[in-house]
Amino acid sequence: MGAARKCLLIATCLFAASAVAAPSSPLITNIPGRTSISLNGTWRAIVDPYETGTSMRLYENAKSKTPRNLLEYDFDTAGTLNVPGDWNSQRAELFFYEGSVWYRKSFSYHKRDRSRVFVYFGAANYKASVYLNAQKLGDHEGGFTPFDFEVTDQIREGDNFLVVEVNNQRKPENVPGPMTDFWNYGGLTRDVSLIELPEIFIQDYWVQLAKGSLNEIDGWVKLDGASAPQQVTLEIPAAGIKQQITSDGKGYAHFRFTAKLDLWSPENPKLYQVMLSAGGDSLRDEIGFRSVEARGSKILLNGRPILLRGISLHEEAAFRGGKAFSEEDDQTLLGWAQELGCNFVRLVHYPHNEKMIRLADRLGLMVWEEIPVYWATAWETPETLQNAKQQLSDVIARDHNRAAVVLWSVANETPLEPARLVFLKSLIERARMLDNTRLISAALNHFERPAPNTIALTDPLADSLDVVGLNEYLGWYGKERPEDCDHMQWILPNEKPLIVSEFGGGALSGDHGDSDTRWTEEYQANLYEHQLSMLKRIPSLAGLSPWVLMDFYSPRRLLPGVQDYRNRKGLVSDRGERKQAFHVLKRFYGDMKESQAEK
Ligand code: GCB
Repeated sequence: MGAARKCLLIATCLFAASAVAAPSSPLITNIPGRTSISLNGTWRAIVDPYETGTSMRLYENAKSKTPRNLLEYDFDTAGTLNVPGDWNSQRAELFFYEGSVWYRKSFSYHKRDRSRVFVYFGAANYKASVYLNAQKLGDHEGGFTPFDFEVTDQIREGDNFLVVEVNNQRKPENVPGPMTDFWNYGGLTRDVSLIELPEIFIQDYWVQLAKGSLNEIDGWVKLDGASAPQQVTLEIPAAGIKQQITSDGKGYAHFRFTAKLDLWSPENPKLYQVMLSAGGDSLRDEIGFRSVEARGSKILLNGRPILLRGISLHEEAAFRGGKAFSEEDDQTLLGWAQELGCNFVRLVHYPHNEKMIRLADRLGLMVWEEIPVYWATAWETPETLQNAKQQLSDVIARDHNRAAVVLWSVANETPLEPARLVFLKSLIERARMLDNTRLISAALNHFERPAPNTIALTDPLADSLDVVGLNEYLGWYGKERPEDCDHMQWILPNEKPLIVSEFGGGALSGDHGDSDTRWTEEYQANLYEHQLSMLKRIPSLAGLSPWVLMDFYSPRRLLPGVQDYRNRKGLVSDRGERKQAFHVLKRFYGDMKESQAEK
């Protein structure tokens, strides 16, 4: 059985298994390629700190019929919030708010013959309960992955209203757990839309190079609503490809064929127009083709060793603050990464919006995507594992056709506990089953000091990874000074590629002094100098993504006048000012690029 076919069958079984418990409809992929009606814009919003909304039936969106009538809410006179957008950055009184907000959108809809309609959410942090015309559609948990509900039978000709309760309370069993070093932005943080589809439609597809091949496409198409075999057509006109396959009775079609392709790479981010049609549905996508593998301590792109010159970044908007959600927001962040000389970005600590990944595809930036399994997690709670698996499956489904994505990361800095290994190994297994073509990693931070000036990475999870992610803060946390990096030796699993997924230190932009004074740009720049010359000495170094591109909000950063609830380890301030360390890393990447080109 072909690898892609196997992945498809496994994906199907997983879906079937989760369909019982899964509240939402099958996840529709490639939303930009569909017929959609945007529900973005101004929504009415009622803040509900004591969560009385359900018992007061806010989802009914009622109006008092007589002056005697007692009704203790009214969406029509409530304030508004913009969607997409977090609530924290939209109203000063909601900056620290964690709880429920009820959103309502009224809209007019005109039904079209035979068309199926879905309501699609790019993301809602953290839990969403969705109602259309007072009828509950379902719940969704997890703040950074998309979900949809079919509303063909609920949507009405003419006036409709959608009510969504979004709750961002932190809980130990959530993913992420209650303690993070990033802001808990609540709300309908990404696009909301209605998607119109025919009776039989293409729900998902995989069009990628076969594992280990540079000239063979191996993939599948999954139809929804098909009870009899259908003809599926796949075309890639610029490569002279037209394939016709027949789906099986369940709506699956598998294909494998050779193709002569101009491969995607950071230097040549070539994307092909791919057209798919079946059962009255048709769509287009832009897909790049490349291979990625780990061999010994090297990462190979299209069969050739490549060094990943990266930077870590949060999905936070420059200048205005709050969640980044627009192409313009994403362009600013990825533009800075390019200015640094990066060919790689680590998108932390949760799946970023789909536009970001598509932009990386076009810009030629390789991407590390991760799910928010972060710090303390309820390893022994089956629902937590199920939730993490669902988030992983959904981000893989959303982005599995993006050439830019080269790595899936399953966890960041998780504490060593026996149940943790079982939990994380089961995520790794899930990722490999769903996508056998990309590399699996996790950011680790368990060390031992076997001798003076020697640090050993001692996390048993490393054995299960393709690429070891290492977070270390020498010269910032702990007793060492940045200069101590000069004689530090690392003991690492040297049969595997290493990505130093974090190092860094804080600096307040415009704060100057000597390189021994915390929070000055000089301290941070000096730290980068010493860190980079230490990391250069590590033979298995395959990439790095220092911490972090831009200053970002964090409730744990309390120092007044310096932090003011911001993590200041950015190379760029949130107002776009490049700190000195920005130029240190930029120079390093310039040299690294040149020396790689010489090889
Ligand atoms: C880390 C975490 C990251 C933090 C960073 C810091 O190790 O992975 O989320 O923000 O350190 O600044 O301490």
